[in-house]
Amino acid sequence: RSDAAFAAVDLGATSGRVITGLAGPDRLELSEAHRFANMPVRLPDGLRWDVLALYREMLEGLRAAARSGPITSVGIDTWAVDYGLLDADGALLGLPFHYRDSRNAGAAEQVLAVCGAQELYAVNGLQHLPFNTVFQLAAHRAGAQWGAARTLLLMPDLLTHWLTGVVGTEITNASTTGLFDASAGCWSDALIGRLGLERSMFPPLREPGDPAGTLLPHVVEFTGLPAGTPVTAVASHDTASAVAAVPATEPGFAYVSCGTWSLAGLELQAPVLTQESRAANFTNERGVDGTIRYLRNIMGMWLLEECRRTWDRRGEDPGLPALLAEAARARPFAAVIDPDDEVFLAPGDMPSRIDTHLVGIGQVPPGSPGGYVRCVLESLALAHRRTLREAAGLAGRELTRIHLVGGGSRNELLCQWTADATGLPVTAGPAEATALGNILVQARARGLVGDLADMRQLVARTQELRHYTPQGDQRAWDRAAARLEQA
Ligand code: LRH
Repeated sequence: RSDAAFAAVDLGATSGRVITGLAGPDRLELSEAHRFANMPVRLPDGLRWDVLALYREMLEGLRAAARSGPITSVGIDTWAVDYGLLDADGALLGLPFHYRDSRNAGAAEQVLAVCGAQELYAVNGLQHLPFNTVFQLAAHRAGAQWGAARTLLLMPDLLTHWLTGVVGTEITNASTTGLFDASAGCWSDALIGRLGLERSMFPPLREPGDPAGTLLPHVVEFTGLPAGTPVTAVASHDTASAVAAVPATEPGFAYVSCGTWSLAGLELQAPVLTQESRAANFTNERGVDGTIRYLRNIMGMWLLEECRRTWDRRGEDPGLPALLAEAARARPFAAVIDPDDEVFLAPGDMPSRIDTHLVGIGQVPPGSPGGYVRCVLESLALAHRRTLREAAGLAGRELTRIHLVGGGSRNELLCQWTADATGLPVTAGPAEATALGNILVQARARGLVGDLADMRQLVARTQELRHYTPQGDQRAWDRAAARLEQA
């Protein structure tokens, strides 16, 4: 038989997992080997990723995966933009910074003073986010470590390097750095030079499916995986893996990959680098097989997660099921926010930031946790609507259906309200789209599944999906959207 088992390491901003997947022409089954929290740590000089803890948990997960049966290969994906710097000996220079760290304030201006926003977008096609790698590097350069830095490795590539000793940059994630040429599909030597960075810091690119070395002997010994087990480059940007596993069976679909962030957009064959696209802040990130992920970041479940952390610290978090039940009963459209206001980006007291934002736009803060949850979910549904309609307009596409994948697809209120707000059918799931995309690319590299369309067919055939049709009064959503626009 032609099925094989693969291990997917999938690290999100709040949790990580190692998942084994059995994949073949008619089979795609996941089982979770290990799940762990990803807990960033604030040091005096900033907010850092505890990358050693992540690495150790990943090794534990691989050990658990090895115990479950033979593993054909390992693939790693994580969130985008963040990186570690290696010195000339290959040693990591300090703990990688979290993209939500405040050091980035002001760094974008420094870059834009050298290379204007228009010129930058014409090359990299990237939405402006204050934490794009290119801006983080401007902040990093001012520090003492910079002189010793020789190699930049994005998070999945750093972990791959620790497993195999091999250095490389996977292309879907490279496309989130701001130093990547969206049209040519390679590092932009011109931008790198223009910004005074060393070209030699940026390793050769690899495509999803390319080999990324084999496990080092001490990794073999620790995990119990066989000597020679390969690591395969997958679509190492988690969003790229998720989009690869969208269970769309017809072209022209729209997607929302919803976790800590909501990434809402379309898959295109070529980047859109127009002025209008830049003004609307759409990104052209790279997907599997040279596709373009034309999308915009929406603040996502972060708003809810961060509200809950605040309530939890005060011993007031009633738990997600109770919160969602309360939200379902709360008054509709009592308060709606623009989730993408930069005030929501940093960690910290989210309910009081929502209050301040609401007062600023002439609305009344919610009086109860359920009210906040309703506010967040209705506001996200409105942001999904706004973003997808703008994407369709800018790309000259018609919207027919939305695929909502990722952890957020388990949230029935969010799925239903996204359908109601947009007036479009929503297919929800799979929740583990990222791990599925990771495994499918590995399976494809072994010839077990076909092209991107085949991969998606396989997900549609094998995974449980839920369907939502628009209900209720569409005009109420129009009014809420108009109210926000006028604010
Ligand atoms: C989602 C994600 C997103 C990036 C952000 C940093 O996990 O990778 O696509 O913009 O994290």
